[in-house]
Amino acid sequence: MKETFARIFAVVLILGGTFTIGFAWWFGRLDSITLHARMPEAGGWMPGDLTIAINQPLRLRLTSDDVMHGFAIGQSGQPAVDVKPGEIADITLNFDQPGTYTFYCTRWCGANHWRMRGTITVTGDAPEQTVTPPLYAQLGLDIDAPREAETVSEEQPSALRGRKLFDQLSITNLPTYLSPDYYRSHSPEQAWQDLRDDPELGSYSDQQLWNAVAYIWGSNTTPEALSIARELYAQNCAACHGESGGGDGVFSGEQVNIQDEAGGMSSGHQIVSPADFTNPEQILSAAPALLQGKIIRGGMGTGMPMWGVIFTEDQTWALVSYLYTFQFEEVPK
Ligand code: HEC
Ligand SMILES: [Cu+2]
Repeated sequence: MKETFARIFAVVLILGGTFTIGFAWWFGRLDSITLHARMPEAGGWMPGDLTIAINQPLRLRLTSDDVMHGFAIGQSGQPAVDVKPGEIADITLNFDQPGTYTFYCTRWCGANHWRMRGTITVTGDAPEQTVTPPLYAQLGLDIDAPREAETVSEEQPSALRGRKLFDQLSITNLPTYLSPDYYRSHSPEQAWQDLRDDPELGSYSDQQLWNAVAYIWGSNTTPEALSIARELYAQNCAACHGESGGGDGVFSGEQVNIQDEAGGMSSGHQIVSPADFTNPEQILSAAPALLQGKIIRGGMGTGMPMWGVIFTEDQTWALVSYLYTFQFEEVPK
């Protein structure tokens, strides 16, 4: 994943009405590209792949041929630009790093909305860059292996009660359990097992140890990260995974089009149902690194989009910590 973000200077000029479209047409003729937005079924972005040299301004005239869409560039942090039918939004982008950037639609324009993506290839000499593989690959996790937690908690684990427990503890391994490395590489079930096997915790009940696990998870995120993730989730995930994580979003039962090998669309495939984040067997068996891997890479044809090109690394970790809140009571601050 790209760690260095190109600075993208977007100058947005939104023009409405017939007269201004004429003006924009004239004004935009100099080296500009008209980028048409259409629902994915009707072709998506046209053109879908753009190329520009490094430090060369890319002038785009965005317009929609059907409904309202949105235009944004993945990992850039730039606000999205509305793309309205019959109007032109004139934007100028500047890339000071070579590479491939993904642009995408930010408005739920239909069941295939999230397939509305395109690329901008920025050519030029790239400085020597060391690419760090995602954590799941570093840890050698097989993110496609079937999994199911064998041990789950009887009641919803409470991070608050877990904190009370940890506050009075002085066990040798406490710093390890609370470290970010431990959290990211262990599933809640594995963490629970480690606590259960810890002789210094022998006198605590199974439920108390589940509360401790919830506390480890809660202490590895922040209210700020969770609120960013809540927004990202509502905007990008809830339509499939459901507002409250149950896998029952409005598009969960839709017949969607699966992109075939050649990149064309074949319609009528039934997708795998979206993961249910409220199911303890499913989520308590997954380490943060595994869930992050799935978010970055996507489901490879199952209907789970690939988000690595869209979100920053911090955003993917925030989303991961948010997904566990469908299991654990959050730590109130
Ligand atoms: C178009 C529907 C759709 C959207 C939108 C979507 N997902 Fe998914 N997601 C799925 C499907 C289907 C699966 C199950 C198949 C699979 O795991 O490959 C899945 C699986 C997952 C998994 C794997 C869970 C597990 O237990 O292995 C994670 C994590 C996930 N999604 C997170 C997200 C996040 C975060 C977002 C928003 C940024 C998101 N998804 C948006 C359809 C969707
Ligand atoms: Cu769209």
